[in-house]
Amino acid sequence: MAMKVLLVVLLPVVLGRDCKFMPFDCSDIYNSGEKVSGIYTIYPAGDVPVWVYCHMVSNGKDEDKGGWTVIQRRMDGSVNFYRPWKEYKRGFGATEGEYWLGLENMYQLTRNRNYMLRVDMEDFEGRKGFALYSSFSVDCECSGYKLQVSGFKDGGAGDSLTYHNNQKFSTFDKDQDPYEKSCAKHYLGAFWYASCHYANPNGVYLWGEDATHYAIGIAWRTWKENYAISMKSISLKIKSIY
Ligand SMILES: [Ca+2]
Repeated sequence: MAMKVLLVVLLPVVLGRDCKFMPFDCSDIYNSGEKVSGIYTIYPAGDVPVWVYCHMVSNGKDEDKGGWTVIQRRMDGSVNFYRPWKEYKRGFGATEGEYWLGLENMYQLTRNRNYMLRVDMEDFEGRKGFALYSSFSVDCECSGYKLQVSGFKDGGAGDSLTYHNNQKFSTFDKDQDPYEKSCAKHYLGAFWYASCHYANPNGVYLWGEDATHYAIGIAWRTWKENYAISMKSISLKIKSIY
């Protein structure tokens, strides 16, 4: 009798899993044979679908092969990134353009698999650079979505992220940084601020160089050594390591 009940309960679950491809991240999609970059659905937390941009381009090197899950992207200033905690928690923006995947999704992804992180950026003169980190994860909300990042490898942009390692995430309505005031309010973004930043990828889209307000743009300190220079584009993408 007990076995019968168990079967009735479990059968739809087992069958449902068998019938539907539910990729956990873009690596699963890449490994299933999809090699075209674009918008896909992933399931980082059970049955809840999450739309995401998958970067599938490969140029031969191991770390550059496809299957990258884009967790943050700026490219044209079309989306306002000065948003409150609840938005940074759940995610916002347009998957085909500028967006933030959401801290809870990042936590769900990185608690289950080991990830590396690649940050790509381009300035308004067309120069490109990147930074690679062999390990990236985001802790639970109960730890303030603390950032864990390590294993820097230079792609010309230098290391502006290790400074933010082990910091909690802060928004203008939730100050969790060690600075006496609010970094998010001072630098008009939201990030794993310390006191306060070397990188401000969620700062104001400034269309180039603008020193009117100090360090509020999309800065990457180790590349530009000038907080007035804001990127034309920047993206943070993660890939699971097997
Ligand atoms: Ca503070």
